Amino acid sequence: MEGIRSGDKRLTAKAITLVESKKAEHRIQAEELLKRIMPFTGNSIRVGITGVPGAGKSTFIENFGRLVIANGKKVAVLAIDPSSSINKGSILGDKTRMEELAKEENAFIRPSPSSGFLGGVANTTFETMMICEAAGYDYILIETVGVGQSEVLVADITDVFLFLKIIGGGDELQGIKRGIMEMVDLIFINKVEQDNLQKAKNTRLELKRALDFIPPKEKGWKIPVLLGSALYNEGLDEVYAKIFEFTDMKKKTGRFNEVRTQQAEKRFEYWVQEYILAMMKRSSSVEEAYIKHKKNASEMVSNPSTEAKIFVEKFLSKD
Ligand SMILES: Nc1nc2c(ncn2[C@@H]2O[C@H](COP(=O)(O)OP(=O)(O)O)[C@@H](O)[C@H]2O)c(=O)[nH]1
Ligand SMILES: [Mg+2]
Repeated sequence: MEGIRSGDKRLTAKAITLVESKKAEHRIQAEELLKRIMPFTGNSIRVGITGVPGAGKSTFIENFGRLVIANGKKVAVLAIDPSSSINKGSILGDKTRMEELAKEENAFIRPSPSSGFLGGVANTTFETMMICEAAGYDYILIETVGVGQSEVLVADITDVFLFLKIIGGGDELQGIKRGIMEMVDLIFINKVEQDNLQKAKNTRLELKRALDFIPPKEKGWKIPVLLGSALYNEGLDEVYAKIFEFTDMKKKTGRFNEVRTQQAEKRFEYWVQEYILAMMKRSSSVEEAYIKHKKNASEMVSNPSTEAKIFVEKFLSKD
């Protein structure tokens, strides 16, 4: 643990591998480690970054990360990559794009191609974040692959949710109508360079209009829509300032910790369900029944909710 606290990157990486492991004995060691580092966690600003593939998230993170370092802070970069369980590889694959950031003493980059279903992946990412916090990283940047449920899960473990938008990428696809707008705290229209400045301004206007119809996520916070270029390092300092402003406001109103408390409760509920199921399935008759009822549900013999209820009530007393 001292190694992690002193900022030793090799030991930090080793600790992350431990929490990512699915082996039972590793899990025990991981729990022990997390317990010990607990007092040293929670001191970072956790930033989630979303946007369609190609929006420039990795490019943004690379240059924004360097800006964070230039401000005297340490930055850790993590990635949720749920796709890896499907195609057995990481579609992230762009770690190389962060070459410059990776050279920095005060940066730590960890693509975490995790297998398993999404909920589990997000929980592992949270624990990875705890390790990074204990290692003294002030900013944790989490890149999502802009698909499916991953945004929700990243929003559930971060303090600030940043949406990278590109001009004319198809609003529907970019999440304007997918509920993303209800999760964001900050929007950055990326790839804004001389030739498309006017277009970008129009997009900003449209976005602001759309935002008027969305109930504010945080009272007193009007979602800023910033313009810039991740590649040419333009507008990133504004993002930095807005992140500070937003988290500072939330700290003053108490919302910062309130939201983190709610997030922790959600994770607790998740783990209760996980452990109950895991314990139940230790018995082979329960495991058999589980497979049987799951099959009934999957083959549409009956409603999944009904099957789940029958299964649970078979083994847990109703009173
Ligand atoms: N012109 C321009 N290209 C950019 C900008 N940001 C990213 N790109 C390019 O867009 C492509 C996708 O970027 P990447 O960071 O991998 O996107 P991600 O899939 O969202 O992580 C790469 O070729 C980048 O060089 C930008 O601000 N301006
Ligand atoms: Mg990327």
